Amino acid sequence: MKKFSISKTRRLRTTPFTSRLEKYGVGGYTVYNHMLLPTFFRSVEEEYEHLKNHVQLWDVSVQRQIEVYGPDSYKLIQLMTCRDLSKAKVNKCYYVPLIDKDANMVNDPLILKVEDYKWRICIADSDVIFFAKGIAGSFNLNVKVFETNISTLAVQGPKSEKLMAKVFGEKIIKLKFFNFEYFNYNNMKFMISKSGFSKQGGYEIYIDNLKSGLELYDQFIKIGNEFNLKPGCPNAIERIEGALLSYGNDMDNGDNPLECGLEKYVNLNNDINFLGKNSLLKIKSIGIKRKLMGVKIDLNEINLTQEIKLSDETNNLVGFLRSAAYSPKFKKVVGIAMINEKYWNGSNSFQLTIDDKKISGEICSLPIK
Ligand code: THG
Repeated sequence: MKKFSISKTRRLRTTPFTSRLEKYGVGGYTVYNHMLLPTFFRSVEEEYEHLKNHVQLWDVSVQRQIEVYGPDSYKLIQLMTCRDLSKAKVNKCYYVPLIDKDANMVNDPLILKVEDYKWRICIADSDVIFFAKGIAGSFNLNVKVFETNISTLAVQGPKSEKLMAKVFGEKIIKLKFFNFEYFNYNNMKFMISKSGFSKQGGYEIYIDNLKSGLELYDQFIKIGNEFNLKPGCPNAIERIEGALLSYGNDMDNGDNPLECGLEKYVNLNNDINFLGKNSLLKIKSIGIKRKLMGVKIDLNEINLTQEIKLSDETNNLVGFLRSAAYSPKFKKVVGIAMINEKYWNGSNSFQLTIDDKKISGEICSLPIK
């Protein structure tokens, strides 16, 4: 097959750190929120092992932040999500499903409550800004909605605490999961949360000043050797095993939060007001007929670009495989699939066909253990 590269234009946005990624040998990109997101440097498998044992510096500027500012900011945020945010606190992060009037998933962002009237939605890959502006306009809300210029660096892995303490001081060790605070490095102030798109622990640094961001990046690289720091990026294998969902891959606007296993973030027994409430109440009373589950497949590589049909021995539809990657831990392909109700219980096996070859696999729970 002829090799090609993606032409970069204004629509396909670079990040403030693209020059650094290229200097340190980025191996591939995907596009996320119309922006470049690295997918690997040397190999996804090598970086999976490294992430679980050391510490990585990620450019996750693609987690664009939509700011909702003004007296009606809570009202707008709450209209978009089924998670009760009425008691949300400043300096905390909330993982929330955003849903439309039919209760279908629009996005699954992390929301930061910055001030009483200021919220930032760190979005997954869909255009939340237009959804938010549409609702603000039709409900005549007193808010401003805009995409900020903030870029995010994530420091992820078991050695992240020690590395961060070295740069920002020991008090960062006290920062609790899903809280954020402000920390100084070299007289520059950074908002930092204890969060990130891995299960290995870590921080996210929100950078609103390009120059200080680049200085910080270079400082990490300079002092990181001691902790075996390497540039990295969200790791497909690690996030599938850990059940960190990827909007547009595992689920999209055809799925509701109950089907996506997000019932923890669904609050229907109170008087909060959100767009999808009636639909979600109906869905809950009838019960869902399919849900996201883990799978293990007897393959040693896979390149999934579309969902793949899973069937049982008698060719009945089991579900659809939506994300997959080879796992060095299980020595098989692991994946996330939307599975029909009939196959939820027990250890169900299935078959799929790739390049005219029949392959078998089994259903398991999420996270994959
Ligand atoms: N960090 C920030 N913004 C983001 C992401 C992030 N925006 C895009 C994308 N990731 C949004 N999706 C997720 C998915 C999972 C989590 C965070 C964002 C996550 N989940 C934990 C879990 O499932 O174990 C914790 C959930 C909880 O306790 O509420 O962290 O990564 N800034």
